[in-house]
Amino acid sequence: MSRVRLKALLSVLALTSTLAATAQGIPGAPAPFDKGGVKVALVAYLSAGDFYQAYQVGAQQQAKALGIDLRVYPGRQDAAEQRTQIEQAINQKVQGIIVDHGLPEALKDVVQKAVDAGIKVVAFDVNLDNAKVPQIEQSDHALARQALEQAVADNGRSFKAGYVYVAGFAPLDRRNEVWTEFKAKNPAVTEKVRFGVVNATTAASVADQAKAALRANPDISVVFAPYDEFARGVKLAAQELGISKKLRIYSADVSTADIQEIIEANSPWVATVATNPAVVGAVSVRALALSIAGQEVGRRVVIEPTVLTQKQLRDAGVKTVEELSTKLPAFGQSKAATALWIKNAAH
Ligand code: SR1
Repeated sequence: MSRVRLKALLSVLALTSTLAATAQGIPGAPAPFDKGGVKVALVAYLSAGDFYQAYQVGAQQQAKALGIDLRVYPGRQDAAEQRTQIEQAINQKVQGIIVDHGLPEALKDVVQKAVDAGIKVVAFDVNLDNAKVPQIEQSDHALARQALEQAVADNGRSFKAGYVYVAGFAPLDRRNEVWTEFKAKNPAVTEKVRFGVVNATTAASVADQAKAALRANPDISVVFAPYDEFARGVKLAAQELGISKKLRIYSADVSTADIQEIIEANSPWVATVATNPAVVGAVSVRALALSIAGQEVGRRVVIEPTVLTQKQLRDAGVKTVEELSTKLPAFGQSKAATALWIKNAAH
């Protein structure tokens, strides 16, 4: 049999076993996964951007491996819409809800309503302040610390910086705590300008802001932009202003498109600190599955990030997230929220 036909046959077999898992459940798994047919909702606040797309792919892969019927509700950066979607999920009698980002004040009461209805809830990157809701995060303090350590390694402890930040998003707020602490410990680092926006076209909007900010502050040599859409915006601005060679951008997150932007000639984006977003999506589904099965999840579920410098990526010839997972196996998986009955999805 040809390799192509063998691959096609294996995919059909894999799909068949997934469908079987949905219909019949997973042998030896705790209820309700032993019977199958578990319905779960993923309600996302942010729908635009590579991170969230990869996160949802990872969540779907893990859901399939667990025989879960996962429905994704795209919040479209709209707090009212995300609330309505949680209400819809409650009305559809799902057994679990993953709340992915969002504005806490718009969500707390509706999430409590879900909890009161016996629905298990986990939250990724939104602090719902609810003892019944485990919080999933990428260790944002470590992420920001590692990015800033790299900035110091490259630029020393004295430089003029630009900073991209929007308050109200849990991961950005945690990263901001580290930036505040870093400036206090490094008085020769000056934050000359701060800007930022999160919307459906974050990179383009940040590029407009960055252009004005960098033009007004030509002595800035470092930009701390701890979200990949922010880094893309600043990079675009630097290219349009013709200052890529004198600027260094330190960011968070990674996607195949980001790797291309980092490794291209003269790119000012010199380092990013990231988890594999597909792994984070899978961990979110596993945490929810444990909770639905009545098993221990813990208050916080943390996925540790890795520093990826432009030099390392270029030297290793890494061009995609898949290649990154092959070269750095720890990047392609996480031990968070695992159990013997859970088959981890591959990414
Ligand atoms: C607007 S919040 C942006 C962050 O959410 C995820 O945690 C990603 O890491 C991204 O940087």
